[in-house]
Amino acid sequence: MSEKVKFGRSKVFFDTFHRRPGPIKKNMHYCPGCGHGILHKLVAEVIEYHGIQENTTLIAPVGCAVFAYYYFNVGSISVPHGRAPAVGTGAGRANPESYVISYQGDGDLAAIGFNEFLQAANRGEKMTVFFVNNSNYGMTGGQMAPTTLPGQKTTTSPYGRNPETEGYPTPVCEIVNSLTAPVYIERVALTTPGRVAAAKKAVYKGIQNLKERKGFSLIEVVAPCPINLKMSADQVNEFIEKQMLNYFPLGCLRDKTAETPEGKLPPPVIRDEEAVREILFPLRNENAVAADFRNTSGIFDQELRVKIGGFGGQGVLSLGVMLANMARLRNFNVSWMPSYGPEQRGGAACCAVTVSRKAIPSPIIDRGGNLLIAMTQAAFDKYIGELREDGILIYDHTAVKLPQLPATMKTYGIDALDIAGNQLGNSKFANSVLIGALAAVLAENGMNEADQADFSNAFKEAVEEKFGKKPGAVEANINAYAAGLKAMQK
Ligand SMILES: Cc1ncc(C[n+]2csc(CCOP(=O)(O)OP(=O)(O)O)c2C)c(N)n1
Ligand code: SF4
Repeated sequence: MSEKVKFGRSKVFFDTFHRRPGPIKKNMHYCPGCGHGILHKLVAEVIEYHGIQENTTLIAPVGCAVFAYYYFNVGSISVPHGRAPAVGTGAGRANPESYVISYQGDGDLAAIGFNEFLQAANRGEKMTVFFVNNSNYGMTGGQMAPTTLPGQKTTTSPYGRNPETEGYPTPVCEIVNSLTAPVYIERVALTTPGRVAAAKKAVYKGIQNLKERKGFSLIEVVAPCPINLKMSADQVNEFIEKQMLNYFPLGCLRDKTAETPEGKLPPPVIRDEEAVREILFPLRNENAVAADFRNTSGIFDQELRVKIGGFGGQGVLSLGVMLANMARLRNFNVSWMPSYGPEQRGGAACCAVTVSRKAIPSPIIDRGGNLLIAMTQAAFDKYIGELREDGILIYDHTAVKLPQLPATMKTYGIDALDIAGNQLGNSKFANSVLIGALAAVLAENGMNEADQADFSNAFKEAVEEKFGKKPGAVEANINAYAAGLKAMQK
C-alpha cells in the first residue's frame, strides 16, 4: 500500500459533523482521547483509497460505535446490541453489490452478540468486522465487559474482576482462529504512531479482502476509553501497553488472503413479495389457506392491514384480537402484534392486525396500513404516518383533532368511548362499538350485502367463542356492535 500523507478529512466523512446536543457546544460524540475517532479516520481513509464508498454498508450496533453514522457518508444501518453480523449477513445477501462492514464494541461483539458473530465468522460471510476492544462497556458508563482484565475495576466489578467468579478475558481473535472459514484475523492497537500505522495496514487488508470478496476478516483494535477507565490519555496508553496487551497480544493470527481466490456475494434469492411468501410459507397440505381455498366469505377479500392505537384500558388490544378472530373463523390468514408499555393502565397501547387470503410474511405495518383506528391524539400523531394515502381512518371524535390530511384519505369520527360509557353503561364496550362502526365503514366502501351480513355473523361467532359461558357479555357486546354500526351509519 502506498499512499500520500494527507491532511484534512477523508471524503468518506460528511462535509460537516453534527455536534453532540447538550450544554457544551464544542463536544463531539466521542470523548477526548477515545479510540473510536482514530479508527474512524483509518477506516474512512481506506474506504476512500479502495474506492468503495458508494457501495459500502456500515453496520454499527448500540454502544459508542453507533455514532459512526454521524461521520461516515456511506450506507449506514444501526442495529440493536450485538446484531450487526446477522443484519450484515442479510444486507449482503439482499444486495450483492454491497460491501458490508460490521463495526462493534467489545460488550456488543463478545457478550450479547457473540453467538451471531461466531456464526457469521464460521459461515465465512464476506464481511469485514472491526472489533473495538476497550476493556469495558463504554457507552453505558464503564461496566465490566468480556474483555475486562482480572483485577480491573469497573462499575460492576468495583473490587476488580475476579476470574473465579467472573472468568477470564475473552480472547476473541484466538477463538475465531480456531474456525476454518475466516481468511484474515489480526489484532492491532492505537497507542503509538507506529501502532496506528500498523493498524492502518490491517484496516487496508481487511477492506481489500472485502472489495475482493475473499471472505470473513476480523480486525480487533485494542483501543483507549480514558473516560470510563478514569485515566488521562497517557495513562490509558500505558495501561494498554503494560496490561491489556498481555492478555491480547498484537499481531496477525491468520492471513489466507493470498491463497484465497476473489469471490462474490451470492445472488439474492428474493425479488418480489409473492416469491417471499412462497419461500416462507410453502403450501404443505390441502387445508392450508391459499388464494383458491374453499372460503366463500369475502369479508376480508381485500387484505386489510390495521393499526389500532390508544391507551391501556381502552380495549385496544382486545379490539385487535376480536378482529383477528373474526378473520380466523372465516379461514383468512391473520397476524396480531401487540405493543404496550410497562404500565397496566393508562400507558400507550397499540396493536397491528393483518388479515389476508394470502400468507402474511410480516406482522409489521410500517407505511402500508389500510386502516387506522386512533383512540387518542397521541396514537393518531404516532401512527398516521403508517396509513396509506388512500387508507381509512376511524378516530375518536372527542379525543383526536385532525390536521389537514390528504384528500384521498377517508376519515370517520365516532365517540366510541362516550357511546360505550354513557349509552351502554360501560366504557369497556368501546371496542365492540368500534367494530360495529368498522362494519358501517366497510359497507360504505364497497362491501356487498352478503359480506356485510357475514361480517356481523363473524363478529357474533367471535364474541360467542370468547364469552360463550357468559350470555350477558355476549349480548352486551352484540348491542355495542349494533350501537356502533348505527352511529356510524348516521
Ligand atoms: C439489547 C440491549 N441490551 C443492552 C443495551 C444497553 N447498552 C447500550 S450500549 C451498551 C454497552 C456497549 O458497550 P460496547 O459494546 O463495549 O461498546 P462501547 O460503547 O464500549 O464502544 C449497552 C449495554 C441495549 N441498548 N440493548
Ligand atoms: S465512553 Fe469510552 S468508548 Fe465511548 S466515546 Fe467515551 S471514550 Fe470512547
